[in-house]
Parts: sequence; C-alpha cells; structure tokens
Amino acid sequence: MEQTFIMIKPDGVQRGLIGDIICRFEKKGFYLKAMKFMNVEKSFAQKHYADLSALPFFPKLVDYIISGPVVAMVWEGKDVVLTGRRIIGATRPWEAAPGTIRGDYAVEVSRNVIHGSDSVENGQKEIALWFPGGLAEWKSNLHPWIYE
Ligand code: RTP
Repeated sequence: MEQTFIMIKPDGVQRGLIGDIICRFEKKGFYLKAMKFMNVEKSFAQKHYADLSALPFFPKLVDYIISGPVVAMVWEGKDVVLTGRRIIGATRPWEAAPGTIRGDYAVEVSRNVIHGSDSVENGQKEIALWFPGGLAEWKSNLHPWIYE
C-alpha cells in the first residue's frame, strides 16, 4: 500500500493545527503509520530540501524549518501521495482552494503550514531520511467501507 511523508511545519505546530491536520487525513480514510515531534538540525533541513538548494529562497526556507519543532508523519493508503497533496493544497496559499489545509490556514508561501511528498519515489526517500530506524509494525486493517 502506498505511503507518503507529511510534515507539519513550525508554523502549523505553533498555531495549534496538529489535531486538525491529523483529523483531515484520518477522516479521508488514510492510516497514520508513524509520527514524531522533532527539532530539526540545519544540515538535516538542507538535506530534506536539497533539490531546492540553488533557489534564492533556500536559506530562508531552511531557517523557517529549523525555527521550531515539526511533526513528521507517515501516512498510508490508496493514492495517498497525490491525494495528500490535494488535501494540502497548492504551494502558494493564494492559489490553494478553500477546503484545503493551505487554502484554509495559510497566507504566505513562506508560512504554508505543511509539507507532503510530491511523488511515490520521493515519499520513500523522505520516509527513509526521517525514519531511518524504520517504522513500528502495525497492520492497518483497511476498512471495508473505505477500501474494496
Ligand atoms: P513542500 O516541499 O514544502 O511540500 O512544498 P511544495 O512541494 O508545495 O513546494 P516546493 O516548490 O517544493 O517549495 C518548498 C517550500 O519552499 C517554500 N517556498 N518559499 N518564494 C518563496 O519564498 C518560497 N517559495 C517556496 C514553501 O514553504 C514551499 O512549501
């Protein structure tokens, strides 16, 4: 079953949005497979966002990610990568539809509350980076009223 890496960024944590965000993924029918509260080192944030290292906003982005604790999570379910991105909404909050997390809670692109993997492959890479010890084993009993 597909998995994605989701991170509640420091602004989402400080604003008390953790419960609401978890609720949206759970209610949709996805399973929380791993979660931890973390203060991220600068070098770790640089590694997570390595693909963006040449962009002008990269130093600001790294400073933002290390500015407070984040919540790192792994979610599982059918098409969870793409659907997760749709639950999150567009990167730029003014382009994010109402009803999405960024559409409902964010104003600035540099304070956009949450990260979600953009492909299955990147999801696997990010899960390996954030959860190097692997995930605690528990079998999500895929609900027959949600999954065929
Ligand atoms: P994320 O990786 O955080 O899920 O975001 P994304 O895929 O939707 O967007 P991406 O292009 O990968 O950008 C990563 C994060 O960089 C910040 N950003 N700041 N002009 C700016 O100041 C600017 N542009 C992007 C955002 O926090 C974005 O989520």
